[in-house]
Amino acid sequence: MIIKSAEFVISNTKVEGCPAPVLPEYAFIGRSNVGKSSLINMLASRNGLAKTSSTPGKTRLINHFIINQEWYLVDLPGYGYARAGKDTRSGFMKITGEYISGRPNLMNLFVLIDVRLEPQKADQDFLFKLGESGIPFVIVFTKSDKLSKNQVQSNVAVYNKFLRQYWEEPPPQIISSSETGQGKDEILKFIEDTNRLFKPNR
Ligand SMILES: Nc1nc2c(ncn2[C@@H]2O[C@H](COP(=O)(O)OP(=O)(O)O)[C@@H](O)[C@H]2O)c(=O)[nH]1
Ligand SMILES: [Mg+2]
Repeated sequence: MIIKSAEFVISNTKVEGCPAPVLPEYAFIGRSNVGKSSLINMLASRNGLAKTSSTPGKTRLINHFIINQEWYLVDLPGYGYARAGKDTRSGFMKITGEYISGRPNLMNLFVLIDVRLEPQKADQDFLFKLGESGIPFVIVFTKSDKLSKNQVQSNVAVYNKFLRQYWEEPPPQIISSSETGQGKDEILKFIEDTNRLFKPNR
């Protein structure tokens, strides 16, 4: 897919304010600092479309972008930010939960995981809940440029060992780097293919 246009549409704290669900939609989520804003900018080839911030946990909003006037890209609040209080953390999860169950046009959720880290509690909790919700998702391992190819492979293997405790067939996975552009074509191809399955007015 060639990105011809990418524009910010609206930020919301509640799912009710989100655009009418008339276009296919893809949301991105992960722990704060996982590289979500960087990945969104890489996909859209627009530096500064999603703000990359050195202050993790700042984005508490559902941010809609429209790509090629054809599909929505959604930047969801990060989760598992250690310095946020418990109330703030559960607030993030409430928004996210309402969003996930309230968008009939949500085609896929991309769950970002830092490839350098062992399975983190916040990710495990989120993935289990997601598994129960039945929403299709793809795991995107981020920051692959920070490790050697071999280290990436062995960390992904560790992750899959964890996933197989709960999934007979581990969910689809893409390895990415916003530095090198790894994973960009694969993610955009996935979206392009999945867009064809969208049926409006479900
Ligand atoms: N080396 C490397 N650094 C990255 C990558 N993605 C993000 N970062 C860095 O990780 C930090 C957090 O990135 P950001 O996109 O703001 O994460 P977010 O909090 O998930 O939106 C920033 O310092 C980025 O420059 C990547 O693919 N490779
Ligand atoms: Mg961010």
